[in-house]
Amino acid sequence: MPVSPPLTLDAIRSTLATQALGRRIELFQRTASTNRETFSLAQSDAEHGTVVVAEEQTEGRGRLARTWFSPPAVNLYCSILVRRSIPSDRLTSWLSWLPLMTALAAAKAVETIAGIMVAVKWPNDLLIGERKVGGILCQSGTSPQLGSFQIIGIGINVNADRSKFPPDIRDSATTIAHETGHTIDRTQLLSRLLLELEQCLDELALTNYDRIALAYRAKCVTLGKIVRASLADGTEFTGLAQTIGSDGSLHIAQWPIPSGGSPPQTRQLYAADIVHLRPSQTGR
Ligand code: BT5
Repeated sequence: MPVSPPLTLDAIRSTLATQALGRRIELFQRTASTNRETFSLAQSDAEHGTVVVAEEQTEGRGRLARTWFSPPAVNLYCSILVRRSIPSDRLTSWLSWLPLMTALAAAKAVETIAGIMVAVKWPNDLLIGERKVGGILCQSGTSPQLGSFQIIGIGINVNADRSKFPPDIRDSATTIAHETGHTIDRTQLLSRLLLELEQCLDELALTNYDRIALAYRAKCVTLGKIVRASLADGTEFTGLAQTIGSDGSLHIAQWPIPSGGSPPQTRQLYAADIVHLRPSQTGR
């Protein structure tokens, strides 16, 4: 497969069609983590829409301080600084929708540029088939002059060679190039991603979440599946994923249904690790 051309500021700027996202772009050949870099910029009052991109991350992070495998010159690792004044009565739901909406925007960008279907696993994994092709890490903070901010970090496996992934994720991860059979232009993908994200952010700020919730439910392959949810307190819950609430939570009903006629317990999850169970694991 042809090599992936390097990212350059000129190329990114010449394809970018956004208003605010990417007005300032910092491009690193190598950094510990684009989220960490964006955090420092935010704390020195960098403006809304600042984007940090790296060709390689040496300490790329997932949720709960897990590692994000970030080999050089083949994938996308980027973080976006978001400063939005959201009324306090909407803040909690806005924060819940932010990563979900980002997953939608990223899925749409990959579908447009690579011509392949991408699904979303609640809350914010991007899947091709059942394999993970991208992930999202949102973080919040406060800076001295400009106040609170959010950072949206996005990692997408674009042109990496899947066979070179570390053994622990080789089976569960994939790349766009592996799935499509061709090299993807990362500059086009980044520009499209920022455009989709900007449109979703604008919508999220102005309206209620109905349209985004509808679009998310349509893309979310977790719904209708029997899942095992691992919660932050170390407990696990197996159930049928029924719907996504208007606050972005995942509603699951206990599975198997308890014998003896008592109704299944239901849970509303706001954060969890979800495994989609195979039919052979569910007794269905
Ligand atoms: C995520 O966490 O999926 C969020 C990943 C966010 C990465 C971006 S890159 C730019 C920005 N800067 C950062 O430092 N981070 C963000 P989580 O749901 O916790 O999934 C992490 C798990 O995914 C790991 O424990 C591995 O099992 C798996 N994993 C690690 N690297 C992967 C990769 N490149 N592709 C697919 N799966 C991976």
